[in-house]
Amino acid sequence: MSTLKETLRKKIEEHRPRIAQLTKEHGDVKLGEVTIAQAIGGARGVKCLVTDISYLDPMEGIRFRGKTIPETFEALPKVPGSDYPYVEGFWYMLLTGDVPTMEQTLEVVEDFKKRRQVPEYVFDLLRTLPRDTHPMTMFSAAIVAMQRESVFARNYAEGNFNKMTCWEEMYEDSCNLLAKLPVIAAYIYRMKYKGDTPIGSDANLDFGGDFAQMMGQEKPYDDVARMYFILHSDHESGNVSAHTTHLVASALSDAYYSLSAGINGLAGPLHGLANQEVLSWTQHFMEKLGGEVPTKEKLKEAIWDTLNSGQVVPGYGHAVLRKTDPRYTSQREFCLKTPGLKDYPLFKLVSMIFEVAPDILQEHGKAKNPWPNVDAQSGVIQWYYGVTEYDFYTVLFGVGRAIGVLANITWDRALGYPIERPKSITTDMMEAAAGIK
Ligand code: HAX
Repeated sequence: MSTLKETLRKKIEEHRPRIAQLTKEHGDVKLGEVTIAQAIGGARGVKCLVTDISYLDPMEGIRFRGKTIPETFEALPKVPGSDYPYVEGFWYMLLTGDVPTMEQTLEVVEDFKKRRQVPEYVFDLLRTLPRDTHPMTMFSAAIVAMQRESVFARNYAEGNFNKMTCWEEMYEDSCNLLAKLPVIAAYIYRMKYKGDTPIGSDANLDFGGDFAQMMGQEKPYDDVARMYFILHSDHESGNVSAHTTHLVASALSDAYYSLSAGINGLAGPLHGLANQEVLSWTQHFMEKLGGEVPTKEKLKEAIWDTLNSGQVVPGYGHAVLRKTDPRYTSQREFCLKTPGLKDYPLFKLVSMIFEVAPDILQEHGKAKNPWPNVDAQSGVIQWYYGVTEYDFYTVLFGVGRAIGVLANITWDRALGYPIERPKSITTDMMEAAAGIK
């Protein structure tokens, strides 16, 4: 039995009585009220989901298991010769809330290596899809195609479902799935964009290092991958990809069905796809302005053109955050400390947008948050390292997001959270409640 699984078991057993006590003894305590605006407006701010994996403060940004992004990077064991931590150690931390030692981290690294092998039929499936299929469709299809591997589904079908122990099967499915995602993502990339030249996995490398190697990238892209996957992992549980994964899992669907559904939500332009949109929008600007970094005046004009034509400024605004996303700041700091990137024209333009867009969005007066989110900064780093096929960017986001949502659904099973079923009402009922009918 691995240290991670045993530690997780202990944490689950300690946590269960807390949820039981809250439900049984304090179940009537109100956490808030729901207004008509919230019912119509996508349940914004309605406190009706529970997760301990991460928490998003509107002003401070994300904390993973109580740690800010800089604290997370600082605390976790680093890959020798690298500035960023092992993704596997981060997985340990998200699941247990504990910072693993190097030894505990390396145990997960070795465990994941054993789970990496992707069934051949997944590659066959990917090869049958038309090459112009969006890579998110390929990614989601590959995940759901592996559903036949689910330990949970097999156990359930054999009549062995046990509410107290079914988290273990979710844990096994989640580890099996997560370990394979870098292989699948890199395969899609090399098949679709690099003349069908997939590169095999290297058994000596960790999650981030192996992904970089399979992408055909040199150092420091391994650190870019580790940073990127950790930053994109979790943003509490109300965002579309996390909520969808949780919702589907609440029907006792297994990790494969649930993650594939969450990935489909991530593919929306208001969510994960925004990072592809930011880059095409920024590139388009540069092209329109003759390939040069524009003056601030020209840039202001172009941003107003975007708004006046009824489009959103991609990479700006957020449903919860009300300040600059610390995930944006973290990637900006990476650019500022990386020779070459700091003076890269595209980064200069992204920095200039940061200087002018918040004031314009404030003057425009619609967006509740005029500050940049994670997606405003991520594409430029990929572009700099030669990953210029921007419709692939959301797949990178998806590999990262899987870490958070799979940790969440493992805990959902452990705490026995029931099938999700909010109540809907009719327009007539709302009008009656408002006293206008
Ligand atoms: N540019 C222009 N208008 C914007 C805007 C932006 N960046 N952000 C919000 N608005 C507008 C909205 O369209 C809305 O207009 P209407 O009243 O006409 O419908 C109004 O401002 C109020 O919206 P809001 O309450 O501030 O924002 P929401 O919670 O409804 O939506 C979004 C949050 C992130 C979807 C939104 O800010 C947006 O569309 N941003 C651009 C796309 C983007 O960057 N998405 C990625 C978000 C991060 C993420 O999830 N990554 O995965």
